[in-house]
Amino acid sequence: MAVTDRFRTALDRLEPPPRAVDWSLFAFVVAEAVTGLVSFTVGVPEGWPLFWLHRALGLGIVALLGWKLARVRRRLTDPDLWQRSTALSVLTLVAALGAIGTGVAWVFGLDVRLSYWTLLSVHVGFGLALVPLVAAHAATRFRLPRRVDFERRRTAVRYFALLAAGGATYRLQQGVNDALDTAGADRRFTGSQPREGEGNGAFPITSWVADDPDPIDRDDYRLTVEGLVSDPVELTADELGAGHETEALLDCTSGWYTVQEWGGIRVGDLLDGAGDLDDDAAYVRFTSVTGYRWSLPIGEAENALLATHVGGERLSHGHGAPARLVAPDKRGFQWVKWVTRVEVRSEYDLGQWVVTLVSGFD
Ligand SMILES: Nc1nc2c(c(=O)[nH]1)N[C@H]1C(S)=C(S)[C@@H](COP(=O)(O)O)O[C@H]1N2
Ligand SMILES: [Mo]
Repeated sequence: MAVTDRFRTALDRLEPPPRAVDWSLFAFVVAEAVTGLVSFTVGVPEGWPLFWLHRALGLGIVALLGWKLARVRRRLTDPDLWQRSTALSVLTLVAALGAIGTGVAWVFGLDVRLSYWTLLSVHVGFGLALVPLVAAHAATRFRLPRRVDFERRRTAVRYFALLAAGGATYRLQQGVNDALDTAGADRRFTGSQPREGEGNGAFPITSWVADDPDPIDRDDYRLTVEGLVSDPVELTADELGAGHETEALLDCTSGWYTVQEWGGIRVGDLLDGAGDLDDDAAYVRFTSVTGYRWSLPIGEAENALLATHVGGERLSHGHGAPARLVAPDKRGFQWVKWVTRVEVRSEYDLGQWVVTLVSGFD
């Protein structure tokens, strides 16, 4: 048998019953949205399985979509079979192909940039659009999953094989990328690509959604350190001098990373200057002049840096002057820029998840 025939036969063996294909597509898309979004919060290498799961599920969707299209092809190509719901089906297909296409192109290192939008941002857009579309599409042709569709002994094996094949394909791709030395070769476990060089000019200015404050006048700037401390203080920009230096890696969820030498004041030292901590102290919250904010558990916060310098240069406005948070092992969106308030708190700040999305909108 020719290799392609063998591959075909193997693929046929993996094909689940039609109704299982439909429900699996739905489940895989939801799982992709969850793994994709959660992966944005992972900054330490131990989190790698989540990224692999996302890739394997994505390739699983390619196979499932292939089976599905082979089955329903005529409903799309034959105008006599068009129904009202066909438009929704087509829209769902476009979003799915958009998410898959941008995902695969991203993996191969295609690097299209529209100001700070990268191919990865477009991938996220397609992916987020796909979830409600798939849900609505499933609702228009709703059929309960039957046990017989999933009951066969081979089902678990089949899904396992599907994901394993996805993982293997991704691994194979890494080899191809390395061999061809594409821009996809040199990436972190998060998928982010390097931005080389030192200082303000070496990496992009990125705001998560709409944050874009006016430059802060150094003479007017004050940083307050308050909350559960015995002696709250207010510091000027000059009082924040770059006494401490640390190398740290900034990994943005739009798909790039950079290693820089950051200079500033250790947050632990900053807190020492504000007297004693209350017994309830558990988190430190960093708030930007725009309202954007993030909290770190106090132990992590003490080792973080409030940076005034990068690569030996004073921070530029875009990168968060006069002071920005440098939080090693946290993703870029947690590195609050233009920090004006450091607060010791007893409670976790759930609101930060919403604020980072909406701050900057008037
Ligand atoms: N106040 C504020 N801080 C912010 C952001 C923002 O939008 N507002 N964006 C975050 C994101 S998404 C990243 S990746 C880093 C980027 O830092 P840079 O612009 O210095 O590259 O800043 C973070 N800090
Ligand atoms: Mo980011």
